[in-house]
This record gives sequence, structure tokens and C-alpha cells, in this order.
Amino acid sequence: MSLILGLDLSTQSLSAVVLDSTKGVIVTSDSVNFGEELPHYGQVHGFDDSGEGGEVHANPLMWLEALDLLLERMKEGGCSFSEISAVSGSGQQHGSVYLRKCFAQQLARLSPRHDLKNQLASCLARDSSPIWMDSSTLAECAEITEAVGGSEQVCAKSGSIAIERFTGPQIRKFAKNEPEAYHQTGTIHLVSSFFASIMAGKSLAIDHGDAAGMNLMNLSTKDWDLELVEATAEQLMEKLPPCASSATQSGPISSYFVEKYGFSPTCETVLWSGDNPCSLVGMGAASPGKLVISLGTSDTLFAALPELKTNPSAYGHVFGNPIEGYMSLICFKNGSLAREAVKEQFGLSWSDFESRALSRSVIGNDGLLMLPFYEPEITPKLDLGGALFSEDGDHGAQRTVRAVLEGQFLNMRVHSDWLGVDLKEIYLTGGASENDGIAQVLANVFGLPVERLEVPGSAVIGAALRAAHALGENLSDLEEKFCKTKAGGRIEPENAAKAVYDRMVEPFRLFLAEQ
Ligand code: ADP
Ligand code: XUL
Repeated sequence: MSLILGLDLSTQSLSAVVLDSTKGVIVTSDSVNFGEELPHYGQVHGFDDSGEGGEVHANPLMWLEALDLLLERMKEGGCSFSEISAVSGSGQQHGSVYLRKCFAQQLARLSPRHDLKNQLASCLARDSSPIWMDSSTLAECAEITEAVGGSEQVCAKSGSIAIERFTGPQIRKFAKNEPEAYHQTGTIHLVSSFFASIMAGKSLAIDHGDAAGMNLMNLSTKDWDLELVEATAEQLMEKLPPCASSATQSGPISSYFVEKYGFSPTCETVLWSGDNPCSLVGMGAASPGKLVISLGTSDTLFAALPELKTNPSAYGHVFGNPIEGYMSLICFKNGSLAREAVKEQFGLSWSDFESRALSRSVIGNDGLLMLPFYEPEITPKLDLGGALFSEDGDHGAQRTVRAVLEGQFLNMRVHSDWLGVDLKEIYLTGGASENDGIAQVLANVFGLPVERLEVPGSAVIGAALRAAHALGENLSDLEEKFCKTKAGGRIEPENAAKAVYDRMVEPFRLFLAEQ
């Protein structure tokens, strides 16, 4: 096989990686940051959170403009698009795009003389997309839950109780508040299936990995659940694309990309999946046994499940494993957002954060606890209007930096015990994973070694590996080539730390319970 392209449409950026799957090397990679490179959308971090009641939306035209910008820049940089034999991608989960009935037709006749944004703008039935950070659908979650007979029922069917950021409750809110625009919607896509459709030049299915993040798919049958669909919105079934295996080959790439960027007309497209399912593959963790923690805009903790097992709490989710079976996921909204808030509060660089602040504080912070929920948190569901310390006073940069990290990782530890996975190591990924100081605190809080991979960007690599695997390449061979642990990157827990954090778990639980 020749070259494989992976794309990742995440919260803050659109990234690409080109792999040579035979030689086991990354040929090139690039990324467009929405806030920095497309400032005219006014979405500094890739979204607009100025809406009411926890509404967080992003502009789908910004994503389309980013795709043209990224491919144009790679072409100018000499990327051999003509040698790429397969492409797939990864998308931020749960976000949805509402398209008029003309979408498929318009996709089929895209002209390379114009850009994607201008040619597809008229197909949007809704000019913004609710994304995973949106928490505005409390009422809709309650309505769906009641119609289906309770949270346990919704969870047994879909793998999660009704969750505000999940697509079903978002669709219900749209149908209730904007019935006219809902009526004009021909197809509702996820971020992942929207971009997969753009690449293939036709409206495609939603893969099992990402479909499970909608509160609409039945995990056992891996198809839309009639009862959930009916409880969500009228005439929804006709607006949902089919569900399909993540490894589905979806035909040759759209002629738009062939003519504009020089892709081969035989380049095969493969369904996209969610960023967490893709990361599972990119971390070499698609077979059960490894716990992965991703420190991105949000922090997530996930693992392949040996068997289907659900947890009817507000924070445990089960998605399709894009290779086979299922995976669990827990999402913490205050990830990098909270670490950045502290970094900015004290005017630190990431290197100061580690060397001038963290390393000058003591393990356990002399008992100071922090609930680092700068934004309303989803695990656990708590809106404190900002971070909360267990002691009053001005704690200064050193103790605050340690407090945010210890608070985040203690919170992960107390909310991940239901997985029942026998933990030996943590595989760490995401933007903050390269920070050794942060990785050390994580190792200490869990009392487990932390490994990082040689190549960062597990979602985008995972997307490319999925494409190669769907076209017949052996997954173990691909993992051996692209999921190597970083030499010297292993971080062992410090001896004295385990006992300190074991003692902090109960006070932390209590502090949470008091809120
Ligand atoms: P996403 O995919 O959710 O957009 P990433 O996994 O790319 O996010 O992570 C981006 C985040 O990583 C940035 O917002 C930044 O806060 C964080 N980050 C980047 N470098 C470092 C570092 N050296 N130390 C800590 N955090 C970092
Ligand atoms: C997972 C979740 C986030 C998004 C953001 O449930 O909401 O991890 O996928 O990338």
C-alpha cells in the first residue's frame, strides 16, 4: 500500500497527517488553528459560547474553509496527494450539522473553481452547529428519559443516560425551538459524517463509534433505536443517515479533491469516526488492556471493553470500538481549559508552569484541595461558577498550579472505578501530554506508570490507521509501526506519592459531595 491520509476536525483545529504504511513513517503533517488562522469567524477557541443557558455552537463554514486552507497549503508544500490510496478522519464527538435536502445534490456537483464554503453555505438548514461543550438541553434530556421509561432504560439501550451534549437531546431542542428550520432539514450529520460526506462527494452513513454518542443508537443491534428516535423528535428517522461499521469503504474521493488538489481518482474514502474512538486506535489500545487518558481541550479517559457493560450514572458512556466491540469513555470538560485558566492567571508559559510553579510545590499540597471547575463540569455534573478551594486565601502560583492538576486527576480517579479494568499502565495523549510535570502528577495520583507514544496526535493517526485497516492492512503490523512508546518517555510514580494520594481520595470525595 502507498500513502494514507488521516484528518482530525477537533474543537480548536483541523489537522492532517500522511502516513507511509509500508515504510512505517509519517511523511508530512499540518494543522489549521481556527482562532488564529480564521479570525474572521470570531471563534477564538473554535466555538461561540455566548449563547444562553450553556449553549455552545461552532460555525460549520469555518470548518469547510479550514479544509480548503489546509489542503491548499499542503499542496503548495509539495504533498503528493496523487499517491494517497485511502483517507479517513476523526471528528469532535456529538456535534451536529443540519442540512437541507439539496445537500447530496450539491455535493455531487462541486466545482473545483470555487471553494467548499461558498458552494455548501446554501445547504445549511441551521447556520451553526451545537458542539460537545453545549449543556443547554437539560429539559430535553428529561423529556426523552420520561418518554423511554427512565434513565436506566435509556442507558441500557444507548450506552449512556440522556446527556446534554449528546446529539439526540440537541436535535430535540432544535425541533422544539425552530420547527420551521427543523422541517427544512433533510439530513442531520455528525461532525464526523459531515466531513466524511464532503470527502466522498455524497451523503454517507454514521459509523458505530460516533453514532453511540447520540442517545439514538441501540448498542446491542448497532442500529437506530425506534423508541429513542420517536422520543427525540418527529420525523427524525427520515433525517438520520444509516448506521454502519466504522470500517466501511465509502467509495472513491470526490472529483472536487481530484481536480483541485491532485488526489488520485482511485483514492478510497473510509467512514470517519469520533475523536475518542479514533484515539483508541491511534494509541494502539483497540484490544482491551490499556487505559488511555487524553489531555486535550477536555480531558477524556477511555478503554476498549472486553464485553458490553453499561454504567447508568451521568458520566459513564459506552461507544462502538471502531475496530470491534465496544469502548468506554468518561469526559471531563475542565481539561486544558482549566489548566490554561491557571497558567493565564499567573502569566506563566507552559515551561514556567512546570519548572517555576509545579516543581516548587509539594506532593499533596499540604492537604489543599481544589475542584477545578472553571466551566460547569460534566463529570461530576456541577456548576460552581468557578474553581473552588478547600481553604480560603490567596494560594499563589505554585500551590494553585499543583491544586488544579491534583484536583483534575483525583476527580478522574474517583470517577473511573466503575470500569473494572485491571490497570497496569496509563497511556497518555493530547496536547498537554508532552508536559512531563503534568504526566508525573498523573502517575503519582493513580500510582501507575505513564507511557507516551513517540508520535503525538493519536486521533489523527488513529484515523489514518483505520483507513489502512479498512483497506485490508493488518492492525498489529500498523500498531507496531505507528504506536511505538516514546524512548525515555515513561514516567514512574514516585514512591512517597502513592500513600499521600490514597489518603486524599476520601477527603476529595467528601469535598465533592458537599457541593
Ligand atoms: P483538542 O484536540 O481538544 O483541540 P489538543 O489535544 O490538541 O486539543 O490539546 C490542545 C491543548 O493542549 C491546548 O489548549 C493547550 O492548553 C494544551 N497544551 C499544549 N502544549 C502544552 C504543554 N506544553 N503543557 C500543557 N498543556 C499544553
Ligand atoms: C466525548 C466528548 C469530547 C469530544 C471533544 O464525549 O464530548 O471528548 O469528543 O473532542
